[in-house]
Amino acid sequence: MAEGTANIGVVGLAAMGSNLARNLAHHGNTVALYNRHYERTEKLMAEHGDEGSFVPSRTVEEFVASLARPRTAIILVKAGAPTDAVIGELADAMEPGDIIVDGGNSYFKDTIRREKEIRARGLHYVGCGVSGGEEGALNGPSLMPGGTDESWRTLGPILKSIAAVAEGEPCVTHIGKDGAGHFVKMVHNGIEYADMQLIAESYDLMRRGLGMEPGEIADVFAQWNTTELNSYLIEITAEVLRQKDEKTGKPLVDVIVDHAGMKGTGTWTVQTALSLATPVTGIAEAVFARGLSSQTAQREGAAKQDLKGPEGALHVAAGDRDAFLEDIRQALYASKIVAYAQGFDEINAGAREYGWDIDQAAVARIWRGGCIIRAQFLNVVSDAFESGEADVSMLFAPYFKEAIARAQDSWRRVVSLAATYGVPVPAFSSSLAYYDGLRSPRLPAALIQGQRDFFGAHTYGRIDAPGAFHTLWAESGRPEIKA
Ligand code: NBP
Repeated sequence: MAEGTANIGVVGLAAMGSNLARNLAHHGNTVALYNRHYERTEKLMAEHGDEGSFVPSRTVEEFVASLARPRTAIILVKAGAPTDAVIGELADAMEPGDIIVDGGNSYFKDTIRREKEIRARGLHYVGCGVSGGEEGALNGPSLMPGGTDESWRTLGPILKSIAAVAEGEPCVTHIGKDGAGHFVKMVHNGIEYADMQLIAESYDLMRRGLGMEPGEIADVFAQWNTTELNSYLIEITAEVLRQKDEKTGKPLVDVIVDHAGMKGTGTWTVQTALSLATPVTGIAEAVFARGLSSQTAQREGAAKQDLKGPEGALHVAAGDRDAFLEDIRQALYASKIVAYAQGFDEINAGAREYGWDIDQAAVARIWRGGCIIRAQFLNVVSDAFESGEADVSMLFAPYFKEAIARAQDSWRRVVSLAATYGVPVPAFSSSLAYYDGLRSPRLPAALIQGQRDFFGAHTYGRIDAPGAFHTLWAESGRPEIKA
């Protein structure tokens, strides 16, 4: 082991850590390596040790000693207790001014807590969202670091060297202090849930609703990928739908069990949005749809109960099919705009709550490459925030306003036809309901306020006077409630 020769270190050399370490080495960094069980370090050295400059260590102390000052170590271990354990070991071996980076999928409130604890010991702590999975870690992820300006000065050039590049710019920006990076990564994942659900609903409308084969649907998605929907997720959807099962020869999608898994970031996005009183209905419906898909007892029970309703065949005349496919495309685009607007609303609300100064345009820019939601669409999103047109809502930016105005007849046709014939489109319909709610000059919330005041004297505001009012609602006394 060479003392103080590595300019960056990686702790945790499973799929993500080993690929990120290789990416760092490919870009001229000298990378210190440490993993709890040395076998992983040995494997990385045996298979990829010749790809660049690595300094492997067997102990945390050796690892820290191999780093040049300020020592900078990126942790990529399982989120939760393992991350806390590694932070503790590193902090004990490091000195004031050194930088600990957590690149795992940590909950942003854990990051806020850890940053405070580590700062008290004179070290810098950076929670850094890493998007793009294993492939991104190796070839260029989208990176969302939080932490201090000082840590960004050291870390920035290193992260810029390994990040994905979109339109000539590295997909990394300093998001804000303490937990800001992990917060934005969390919302990124929530948006990813919504994007995937909207694509899945489009697929369902074609497969179940129009009776199309997966191969035909793949062609539709491939064509959509040449339009404003151009994105990584639409592209891979076409590939997934073309895949044949080796065992049966059937389309693979037809033999995959229809229970969608989740690891928790979508749930965090919705829980956090609820605590910030920010409606993220598209994301929430996407999380709940995965929940319903995995409710085995209820779904199997429902199949036996013969719950009444249409079977899901959309009665679209053969000659009208292409027009209806265009309706689905428009509905997908409009719902996607709403889901992103809601996600950015949540980032705004989080920034206000936690005192972060987040540049939304920069966030949209770093999502253009390296991450799962990468899409051409993010260029116009970043322009909308850059120009200030999306300050209050992305939906107010002229580009999106006009896109939804163009799409909305299609959107309404799709949602109403799906409801009529029994195809569930929770993300399409909740996004449309949000849009209609947002543009309603008057909402039925007035009635709810009346009800709340009636049973709980919660008071209400008046449209013609400031202040809080309470009414003695029933002059003849409250209605008697009979048990
Ligand atoms: P895993 O999440 O599977 O974690 C395995 C690593 O954690 C191994 O290096 C293991 O060491 C280490 N570890 C554990 Br488990 N407990 C430990 C402890 N108590 N002390 C020290 N090390 C411990 O690895 P991954 O899939 O590479 O993901 C790493 C991080 O990146 C996670 O937080 C994940 O959420 C995040 N992430 C993953 C992806 C993805 O696509 N996989 C994408 C973005 C972010 P060992 O070898 O000694 O058991």
